[in-house]
Amino acid sequence: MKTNSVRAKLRAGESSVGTWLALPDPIFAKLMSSTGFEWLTVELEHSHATIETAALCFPIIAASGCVPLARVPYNSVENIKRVLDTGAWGIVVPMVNSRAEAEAVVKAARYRPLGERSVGGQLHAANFATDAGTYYAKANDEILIVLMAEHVDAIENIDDILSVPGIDAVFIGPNDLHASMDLAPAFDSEDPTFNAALKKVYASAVAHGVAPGIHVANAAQAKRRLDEGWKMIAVASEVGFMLDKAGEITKSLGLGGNGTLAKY
Ligand code: 3PY
Ligand code: MG
Repeated sequence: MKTNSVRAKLRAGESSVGTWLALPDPIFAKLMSSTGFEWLTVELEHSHATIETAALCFPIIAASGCVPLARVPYNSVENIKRVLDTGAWGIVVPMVNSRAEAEAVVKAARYRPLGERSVGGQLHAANFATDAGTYYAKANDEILIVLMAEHVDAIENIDDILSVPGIDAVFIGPNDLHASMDLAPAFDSEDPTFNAALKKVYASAVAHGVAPGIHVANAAQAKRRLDEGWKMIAVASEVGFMLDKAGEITKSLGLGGNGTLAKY
């Protein structure tokens, strides 16, 4: 059975850098898998992706030596079950704001005795290049569980959330976090409340043995966060890179590129 190198690195206290696939399409999955990012998160929360397009992307990413993750649209048993059963190696769950919500994620994503994940499907085992029996026996050791902290309620409850057994990483959604503070959405800012929230999540993650992660806009921000000790870094998205570059080119040619669209 293949093993999840991203989970292994994070558990060993190492960092791992990936990006988002916000234009879910098997061709983009193939192309982005060979750019050097260690993992790709197929975006099902804010994109037009269906479970079918996601299921087509996961095996291509896994076969390319990259780790396929999925951001589910919402924290529910159905969403988590379907991306894992169609071959994602991990989940990123948005807006986990309480201990009960964190427990629900673990319950949906881990097989017994750690959770209550329902048994079924074929693609999960196929994407780990193994048989169903081995997958069922080993999946709890390989599936990466990432909870997003992206609301003031999550910051308030962060110790209760991160002390739930079975969580691998906490991942800051800076845009939603700013929005929940009635600030303009941004990947980064000087705002003291935002920065205090980051410090609180980081300290709690370290205390609970959970990898601290954050979404950033570009390489410079990624380097700064890595230097600060953040371990799971997503740099923008394939659509962000594309729009950035297109805007840069049209601007340099005086064609009026606006470069103002979101980067993930
Ligand atoms: C946010 O910034 O809100 C995100 O969800 C990034 O992934
Ligand atoms: Mg968000």
